[in-house]
Amino acid sequence: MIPQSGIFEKIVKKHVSLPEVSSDDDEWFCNRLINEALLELDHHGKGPVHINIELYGTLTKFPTPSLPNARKISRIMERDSVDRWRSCAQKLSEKRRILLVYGQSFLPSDAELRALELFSQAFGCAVVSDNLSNLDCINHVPNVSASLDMASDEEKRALLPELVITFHGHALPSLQKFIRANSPAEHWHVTEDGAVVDQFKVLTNVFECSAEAFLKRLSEETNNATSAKAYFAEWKALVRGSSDIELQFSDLYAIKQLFACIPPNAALHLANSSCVRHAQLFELNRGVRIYCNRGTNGIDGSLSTAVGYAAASDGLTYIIIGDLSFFYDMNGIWNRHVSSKLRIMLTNNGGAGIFQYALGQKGLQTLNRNIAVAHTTSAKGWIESLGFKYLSARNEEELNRCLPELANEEATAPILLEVFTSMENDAAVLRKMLGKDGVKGTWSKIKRRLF
Ligand SMILES: Cc1ncc(C[n+]2csc(CCOP(=O)(O)OP(=O)(O)O)c2C)c(N)n1
Repeated sequence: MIPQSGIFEKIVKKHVSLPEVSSDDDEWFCNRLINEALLELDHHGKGPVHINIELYGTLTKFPTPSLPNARKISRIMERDSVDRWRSCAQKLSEKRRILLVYGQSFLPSDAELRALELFSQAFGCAVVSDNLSNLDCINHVPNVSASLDMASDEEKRALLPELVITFHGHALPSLQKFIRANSPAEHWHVTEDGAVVDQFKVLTNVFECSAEAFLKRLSEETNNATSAKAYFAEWKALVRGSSDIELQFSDLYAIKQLFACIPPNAALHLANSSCVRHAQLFELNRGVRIYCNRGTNGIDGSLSTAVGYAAASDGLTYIIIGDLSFFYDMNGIWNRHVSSKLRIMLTNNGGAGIFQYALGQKGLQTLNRNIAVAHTTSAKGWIESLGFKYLSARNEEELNRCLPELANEEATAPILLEVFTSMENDAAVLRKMLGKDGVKGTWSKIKRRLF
């Protein structure tokens, strides 16, 4: 038989090939592919699409009496009719528990923020994000990952949304996991490229427009303005300040202390792995902008990204980076354009701390050698050979003495602060903070102390 997948590639707008369904995931995948293909029929011009259905064996029996209902995904364009937008606004005003998830983004414009505030008030939404969204507006629950990480399953279940609306890039795993586990009835995704991103498996609408256009258009189309704030208030009640929590010396402690010393208007880059997660657990000074080269969560490239950013920026650029990520990308600082305003905090816990946290309690003999790749390398020699100022800290006192130096804008050379901790202790401190150390009620104890 001739291969049929993609056979019409040159004459169709899109082709998809459906695998035979043998699990719920296969069924979901086929649903998404069929929706994507059908949506392409009249997307930026009309034309044919090819849906190839893979069949194995010979079909002789057709015992299914009727086809099941399938979830349809629609795409709404900015130029679509007033009636179409109005019916979306009508649908929104019937919902009471709308969760707006702001993913990773550069600074949202003032116009977008204004539109977001009007929208969230008109429809009584809760707006949640983690630090990567750089968001600051009313009805906003900031740092939501930290609160979700510390909440009980029961508390999370009580926040179940009816509709989730997503904007911009990545949301961190805590938020994604929460939405998947407490699956809403519907998900709308707003994206300028109109791509179908069905991350929660309940996508029904894709809005092909900017976040600002979506927010404005729907607020204008509603005359049902609500002052309901109940859902936002439920989320707000979950928020747990973590900046006052006492921590032992660890990578987590170093990040918490650094956050208090980063001046407003500085830029903070985060490498992937533990530091991007830890950095969601604390509040930053207002005006600090956060960046992270998330890519596909690779540990490569974050240092080079920060070096490039610092070279084109007038202000201080910080990066927090783990040791494996640093040594992976160390050539990024072997570069004649390194700004004297670059500040690197290298949390050197002698290996892949994230794996020690995830697997350390399983008693794996080979964990440190083969997975967490334990080592005793220091960045000192490399850093000094490149003309950086090198600082190091092995305890709280040394760390707190070094941190103010990083904020000195007049320094004539870039600075690297290497904070030495141990993977095992870092994992234990994190577990304790999140109440996952087997000690029941850790959060309640902290809460009693704090509030
Ligand atoms: C390019 C690439 N290779 C491998 C991985 C798998 N990986 C994820 S986290 C990690 C270890 C990171 O260790 P480190 O940078 O020291 O951070 P820590 O968690 O210890 O703070 C690795 C190897 C990856 N994400 N990207």
